[in-house]
Amino acid sequence: MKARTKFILIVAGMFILATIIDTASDSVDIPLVPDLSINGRELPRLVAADILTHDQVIEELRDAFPAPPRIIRRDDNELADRTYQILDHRSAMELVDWMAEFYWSTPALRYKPEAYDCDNFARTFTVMADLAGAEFFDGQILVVRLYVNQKTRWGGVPSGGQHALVAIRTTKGWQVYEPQGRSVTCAEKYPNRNWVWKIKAD
Ligand SMILES: [Ca+2]
Repeated sequence: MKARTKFILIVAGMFILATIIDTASDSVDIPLVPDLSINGRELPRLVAADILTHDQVIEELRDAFPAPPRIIRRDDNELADRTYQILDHRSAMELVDWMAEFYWSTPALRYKPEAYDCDNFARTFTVMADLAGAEFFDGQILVVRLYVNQKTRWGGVPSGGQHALVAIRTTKGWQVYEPQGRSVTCAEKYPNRNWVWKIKAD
């Protein structure tokens, strides 16, 4: 092979190699959480804190909501996972704030009895929390749904009947969040804490 041909092949090889390396480095930019944004604000990336075991979660929920509620997935007192992820409080509140904007800016997510009502608002939040914490592999994000007798008006939802909302375990303990508004309070101050009759945690 002539020296000139060799030179051309080496240069071409280097060019192909550089292109491969460049393409590989591009893949690092794939977002760790799904690329969702609302009004230019990206879905926040949740920050993890400690891990709780299945039994610790059951015990904590019984203390926080002492009715005592049925804590279920398929069977009484049985959760779906063995380990659960507590969230950094500030990070969890960022998600709450983002979700308030998300609900408000999505016309399809207006309250509609049966079709999109309290249980749907609560479920949408838990799904989004899963997505915002998608990079965690050590435990299920500790966001649960509360089913409660709405004895007292709270978070803009009038008293009476059954209601569904959300509880989040952060570094400041259990926080109750009303996804139809933006109210958050600790479990101890939640006025209907003694009327929670079912908790869904999976
Ligand atoms: Ca519904």
